[in-house]
Amino acid sequence: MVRQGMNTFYEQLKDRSKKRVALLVDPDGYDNKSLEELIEKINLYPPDLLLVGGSILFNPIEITITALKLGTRLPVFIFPGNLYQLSDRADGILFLSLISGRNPEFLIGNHVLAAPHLGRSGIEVIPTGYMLIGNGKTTSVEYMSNTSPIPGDKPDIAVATAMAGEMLGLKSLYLEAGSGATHSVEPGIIRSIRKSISLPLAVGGGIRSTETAVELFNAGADMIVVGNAVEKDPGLIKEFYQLK
Ligand code: 1GP
Repeated sequence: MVRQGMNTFYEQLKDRSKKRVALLVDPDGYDNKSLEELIEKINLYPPDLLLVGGSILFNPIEITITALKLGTRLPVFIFPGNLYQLSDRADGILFLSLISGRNPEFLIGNHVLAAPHLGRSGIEVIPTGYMLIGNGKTTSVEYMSNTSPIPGDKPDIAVATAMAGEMLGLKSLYLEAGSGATHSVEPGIIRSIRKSISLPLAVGGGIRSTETAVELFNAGADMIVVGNAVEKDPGLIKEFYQLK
């Protein structure tokens, strides 16, 4: 059975009066020592959510998930790049449907394969419309999923896609500029989408400073996701914590 209702992370996320910060931990981005140091920082300046995953992984996701579960009290969710990244040890999963693309495997195919496993594991499942927004550089998601992003200068397509996601019953949206993107998603696109839907809106990719985070929050993001920037400078965790 899929976990829903009280005491789920989604219950918190639905409360859009609070701005949230998620930290994306890439299992390939940390060794034992740097992960231990990261956990110390997380406990001092806790984000709201820990995401674990990536487009392609060389290290086993279970080791990172287990370390974060043992070392922190935060919800640990899978941010899956593919089916090899399922794990019963996580608290939940952003069940991503890549609605910006037209590859059936990433819209529904992988989900069918994952469903029995997720049903058995009982972890929380948050159905999430994942929208890749282009910014001029080919991203790992684009290449690995064999899909095109929504052009960054076509807010009307982004808005219609977000509306369709909400009408289809998805429970949250994630606007993705791509890991390590030179620019985060444009605030203008976030603003247009925010006006058209009421779902919780996460925004990630290329967020390197609290200034950018504030801009994205002001445009209507409910949660920002930071990965690379903290990997390079774990001290940033404190700065993002102070935003909340
Ligand atoms: C990538 O949105 C996440 O899928 C985070 O991106 O690593 O650029 O922060 P960054």
